[in-house]
Amino acid sequence: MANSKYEYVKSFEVVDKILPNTWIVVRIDGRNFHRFSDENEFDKPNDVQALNLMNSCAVAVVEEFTDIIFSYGVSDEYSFVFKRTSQFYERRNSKILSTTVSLFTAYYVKKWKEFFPQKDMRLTPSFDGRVVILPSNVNLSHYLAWRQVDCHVNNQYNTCFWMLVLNKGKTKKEAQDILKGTETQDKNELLFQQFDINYSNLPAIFRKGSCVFKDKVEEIVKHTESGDPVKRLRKKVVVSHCDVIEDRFWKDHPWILDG
Ligand code: DGT
Ligand code: MG
Ligand code: MG
Ligand code: MG
Ligand code: MG
Repeated sequence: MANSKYEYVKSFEVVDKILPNTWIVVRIDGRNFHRFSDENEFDKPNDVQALNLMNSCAVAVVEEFTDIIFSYGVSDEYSFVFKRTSQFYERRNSKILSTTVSLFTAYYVKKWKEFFPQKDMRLTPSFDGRVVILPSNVNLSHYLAWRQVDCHVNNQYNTCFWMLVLNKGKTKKEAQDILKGTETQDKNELLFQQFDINYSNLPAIFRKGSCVFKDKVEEIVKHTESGDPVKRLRKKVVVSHCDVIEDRFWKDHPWILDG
């Protein structure tokens, strides 16, 4: 059916190519996960298995889409960073966005039983997605710092809130009023004085979120005849709860932004 009279409609498809040589970030976020978390009885404020499931889906996406050089996740969201030279789908915005969101969602459903063997999934999960274009390395590191600061602020608030509600029998309204106008330091004091919790000792996965990226890992590839291990540096996808706000991380992992 070459050149049928209908073919002209093809020209209605808009070209949505992303500017060359820019960082492409795809951020996905669980749709209505307030309800999804309630229905599936996730632990409050953080359900470690739900976060592990998110991380496992991110690892699968990073392994499959090899142009993703870094990703960062917190709560029901994940940001995937494609290398600036990426030619994935000829940098077509809608292709990159839609395949990333659908692949992540498919893994979320596929892997659910691995992380919740005791629970049948209630409701059908879906994720929204957007593309953020960042022109410079500084903009990219600031983007990631923004998400990690958000993680910290929300986690500290939510930890206080749910401790007051679940352990002190406060209503949600009372807990809100207690926390209204408090600064970081006040919340740390509240946790320490009332619940004997040192905020900085809480699990890093809750405080820092999760980074998924290719790291240089030493692996034993074989043993010599005398039994000595032969080691090689390999790039392997890792999950780590590191601080991406400090420059230190980027200095220790120069290949992420340079590669
Ligand atoms: P949206 O994104 O506009 O469709 O609506 P939501 O409800 O997904 O809102 P969002 O993304 O701003 O906030 C994430 C929600 O997911 C928030 O209500 C808390 C919930 N959530 C995420 N992780 C956990 C968890 O580990 N445990 C519990 N209990 N809830 C969680
Ligand atoms: Mg939202
Ligand atoms: Mg959401
Ligand atoms: Mg969210
Ligand atoms: Mg096709």
